[in-house]
Amino acid sequence: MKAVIFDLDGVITDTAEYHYLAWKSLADELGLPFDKEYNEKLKGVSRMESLELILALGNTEYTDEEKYQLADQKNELYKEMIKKVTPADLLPGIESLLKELREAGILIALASASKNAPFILDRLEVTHYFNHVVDVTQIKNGKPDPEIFLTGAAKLGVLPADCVGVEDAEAGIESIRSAGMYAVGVGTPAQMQKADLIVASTSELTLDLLKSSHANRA
Ligand code: XGP
Ligand code: MG
Repeated sequence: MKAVIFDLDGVITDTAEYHYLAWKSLADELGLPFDKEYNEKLKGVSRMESLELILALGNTEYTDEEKYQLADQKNELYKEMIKKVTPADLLPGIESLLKELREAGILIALASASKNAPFILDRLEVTHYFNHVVDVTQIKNGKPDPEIFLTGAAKLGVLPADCVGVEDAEAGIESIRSAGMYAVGVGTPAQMQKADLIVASTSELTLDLLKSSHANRA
């Protein structure tokens, strides 16, 4: 294991919940039956694709301009919520894992579908741990396509087989696996069915666990 490539929302911090609340508020306004279960499909998916998934719950047609306006409305609400993010919002064990990885000389990258990711890393005061943050505006194919994780590995100069990817979303696990990396899923076995290794909480993620699981992979 030469590098670990992290997802952000739901792995580094619990902003996945804020995305849900912001999308929920938009869906309520549009009278669409959006719930937590359906929200699983939006995890790891870009803003416009997430909006399309929500609009598919109804049968109203919107123009592109209206869609951009709706996506903006959600993003403004989301940005209001993340203004309050502080280092105390790092998920359990994440900062000590980042420290351990750096000390062991393992490279670290971020592969998030969110355009808000650099702002959140700054709010959490962890940007300095990352050797590379993938610029999602340059990614053509979102998760589950492997492009974002492959770009992370290429920017770090590491072979995909020497990388571990950490995700909380089904689309993300698929992206890691099709990139040819070892996939660690944070969540329940039902949500993380395709992961190589599943942990219920980020507090279980340690250098030792990642290294030995990667070394013993099938
Ligand atoms: P951005 C976000 C999406 O809006 C959200 O639906 C996804 O769950 C999230 O990315 C995945 O990390 O993208 O609107 O913050 O750019
Ligand atoms: Mg996520």
